[in-house]
Parts: sequence; structure tokens; C-alpha cells
Amino acid sequence: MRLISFAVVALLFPGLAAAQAVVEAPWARATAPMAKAGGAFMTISSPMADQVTGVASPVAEMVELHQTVEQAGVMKMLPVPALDLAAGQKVTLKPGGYHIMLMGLKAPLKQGESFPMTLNFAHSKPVTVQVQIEAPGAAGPMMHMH
Ligand SMILES: [Cu+2]
Repeated sequence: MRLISFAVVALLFPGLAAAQAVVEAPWARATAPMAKAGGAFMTISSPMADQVTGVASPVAEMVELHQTVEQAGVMKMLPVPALDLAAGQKVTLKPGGYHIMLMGLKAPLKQGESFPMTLNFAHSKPVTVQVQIEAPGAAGPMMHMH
């Protein structure tokens, strides 16, 4: 279905459709009442090589792209200035890997609720998604039936 709709859009707006990035299954973990930081995860792809250059959300004062790396047996999180997207390749942000860090949360993230998040790209138009909040220890997005 997605391929077909891309084809239709490409016919109508050849330049535009070619570079539009896609964000799928955005989710976040619910946070403890006093927590000031949280993580958000999703799958990002683009039909053309692109980069995620920034992320913003009204629920946090600062939003950063992070990578989880092991240094001398210790897991650390490092900010990533830009996340590379190879043409047609999906990049999955997940716990223990790339993730979006929400810092300075204005309110706890409550399971069952959702919040908006906007991703900016080097080439694609920005993409705004609704991030679903899952259980605190969730390992992945639940299937939401709409
Ligand atoms: Cu982090």
C-alpha cells in the first residue's frame, strides 16, 4: 500500500515525494513521577539518502539524538549530531541503541497517552508524529488498532 501511494505522490510531485522521509511506530516509555528524562523510539527511513538533523517536542525542554555505546564494559549514551539515513534503508531507534532523549520533561510520560514530536531532516520536509507512551519497561511498540 505504501509503495502504491508513493508512486501516486511521485507522479503528482516528482521532486517532493522523492525526498520525503517516513517515520513509523513512534513510541516512548512511561516515566516515573519525578523523572526528568525519557526515551523515544521509532523506525525512520527515506527513499533518498538523508540525515535526521534535529528533533523537537513540546513535552521536554531539550530533545537530543543519542547513541548507546559500550566503553570499557560500561554502557554510555552519547549525543549524535546527525543520524545518517541510507536510501531506502530503515533505521530503527530502540532501547540500547539509537534513541531520542527527552530531557527536562515538563510532566511525566503516562502510559496510554501520546505526545507530538517533530523530526527535522537535511533534505526531507519535517515530519511530525504522535508518540505513543507504552509501559515503563516496554521493549517495543504495542500494536494499536485504530
Ligand atoms: Cu539517551
